[in-house]
Amino acid sequence: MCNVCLVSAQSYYRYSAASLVRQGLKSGSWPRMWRRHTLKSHYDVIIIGGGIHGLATAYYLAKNHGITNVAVVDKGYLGGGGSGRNTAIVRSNYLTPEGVAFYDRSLELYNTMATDLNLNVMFSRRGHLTLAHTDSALRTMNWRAEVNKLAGVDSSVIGPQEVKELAPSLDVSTGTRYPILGALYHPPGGIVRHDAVVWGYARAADHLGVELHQETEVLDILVTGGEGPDGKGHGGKVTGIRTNRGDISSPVVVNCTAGWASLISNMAGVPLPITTHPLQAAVTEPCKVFLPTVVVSGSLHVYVSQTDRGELVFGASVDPVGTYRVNGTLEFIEELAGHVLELMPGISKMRLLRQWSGLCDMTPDYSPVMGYTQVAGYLVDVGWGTYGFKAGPVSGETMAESIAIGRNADLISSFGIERFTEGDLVGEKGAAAVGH
Ligand code: PYC
Repeated sequence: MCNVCLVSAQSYYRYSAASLVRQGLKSGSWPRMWRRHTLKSHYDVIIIGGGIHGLATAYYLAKNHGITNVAVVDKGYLGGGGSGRNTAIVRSNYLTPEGVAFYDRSLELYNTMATDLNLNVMFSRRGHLTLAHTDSALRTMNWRAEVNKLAGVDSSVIGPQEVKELAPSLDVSTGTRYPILGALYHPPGGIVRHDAVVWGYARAADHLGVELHQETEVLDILVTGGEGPDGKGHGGKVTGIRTNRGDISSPVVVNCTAGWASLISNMAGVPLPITTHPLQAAVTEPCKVFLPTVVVSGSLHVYVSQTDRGELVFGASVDPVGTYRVNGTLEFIEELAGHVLELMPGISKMRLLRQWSGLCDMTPDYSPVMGYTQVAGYLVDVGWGTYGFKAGPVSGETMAESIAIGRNADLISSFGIERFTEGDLVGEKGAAAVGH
């Protein structure tokens, strides 16, 4: 570049920086992502939970079905629960045909999301490796690969040398305590910027007329005509919710919460087969990008990916004891570090920057609970265990469809609450990220 160009480029950047600051200081010149509203006394649909699931449900109700008199209420801020605490991994290499079809539709929606929502959600389709350290793990990987292929999902079992080519920092030598015997390789898997997904759905839903109410805590779900002593439960009909900002009526209330799903559902007289456990995660200081894929090790209870900023993001299995506490523990960090170094001895000098945890609502079969319940007008989109982030778009799409057509959408027909009484479980534990 000639001197003149350099000077003009420099002044261009100075000018841009100055105008950015000026723009930032001007009050009201940048539109808010979403508006504030006074709470109305009635909505056609109330959605409890302002995470990705609740916001996506609201967005698809408005976009696909023209249902816009919708309120999303959240006791905190949008995306402050599981949506802001996950490790942002997406994939569709599940074990059951029902799970594969469902998560694959979610991946499709993630693929076009940046265009659909006009926001860069930083979807990085970088491939996903689930390592096998034992013969029985290899058998499960082969089983998953066959189910995946039948559904048209790109997924196959590869050997240690191919693993090494895809992720050179992994130790694939044979002398280790947990030698890598192979892996399930799923090229369409990857990571997405989770906050951007929240903001994208929130902004788009707001533009379509949906109202987003933060700091609006649900104190009760109003039900009439049920069999329970309080008029709730089986045979009842939902009439609205009680909040810290007053009562709101609605013929449809959707529980899109995570962490507190069973407590909220008890308010409608609909108990859920869920236990709630924390899941801890941690992130390192940033460093030059060296890990090109997502890597999961079930036996070592760890998964890792590297963000565009260069940080390594780690997660593990849920803590063994059910609790609503979300504090981090030293025990987790010690185990995590030990296991990660078995896989990638070369990163022993990296420093962890922070750790956090989120709440996971675990169901007996590791599949979600979705759709209509025994209380008319009360729907659930819950039981998201450790797989809620990747399911957000398809959950929103199918919950919205279910509300619009008055029955569970075909894609979620296997995830209904009645499966627990009918003994028709959808066993997905073999495809959970790590052993629990
Ligand atoms: O199921 O892929 C997964 C996952 C990643 C992190 C937690 N669960």
